[in-house]
Amino acid sequence: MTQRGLFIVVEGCDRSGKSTHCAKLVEKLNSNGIDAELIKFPDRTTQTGKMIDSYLQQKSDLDDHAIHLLFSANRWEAMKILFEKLKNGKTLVVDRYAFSGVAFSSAKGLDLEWCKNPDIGLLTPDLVLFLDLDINEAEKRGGFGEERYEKRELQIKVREEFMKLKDESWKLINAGQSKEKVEQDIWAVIEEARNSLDTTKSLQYNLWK
Ligand code: DGP
Repeated sequence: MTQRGLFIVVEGCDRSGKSTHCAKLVEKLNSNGIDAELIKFPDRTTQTGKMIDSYLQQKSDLDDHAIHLLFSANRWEAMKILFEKLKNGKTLVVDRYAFSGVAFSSAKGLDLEWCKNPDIGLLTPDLVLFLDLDINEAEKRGGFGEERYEKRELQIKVREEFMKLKDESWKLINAGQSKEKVEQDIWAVIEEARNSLDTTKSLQYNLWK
């Protein structure tokens, strides 16, 4: 029987280095003989993704609840494909997931429990790596750009909301260190997870249940 892959989520505030470290992690997993692939949410290529992209680029406006539901739909529409990949042995490194969904919307003022609802029952990740970076450091990294959420006060609030979602599957990584050190810390967590996680246990559609 094929052993299923690991479902690894990488979360963090904007400018925390997620994209860089997700790409590096996939590369390292593959070079260590672990078949791995990068998945990114939101997936801006689908119909819901195009609406999200337009909203993020501030080309369109939407009610906070409506955009929240679109982000969630963007994840739900990918679930079957993700499930099949994992079941067939592929390890997935997922850049943002439902935790971003809740953290960003609740930071804007929506009720946290309400925000969790549409994502209840998504596939539950094996491991969540949270790249933790001080807001002053984040701002030094080329400054925030033009997208909707790239603002200091909001990012501070987003981090607070993220911390409310932390459970035993979360590992906080100090993202303010050198790239090499962050990479090392991430790899140490992955190695530990590979030894301790039971991948004979099937994947569960039970996030926040
Ligand atoms: P990224 O492509 O990773 O830079 O994400 C784009 C922006 O969208 C970023 O500011 C974080 C935000 N974001 C990501 N996922 C969600 C979500 O599910 N809900 C909300 N409200 N915002 C999200």
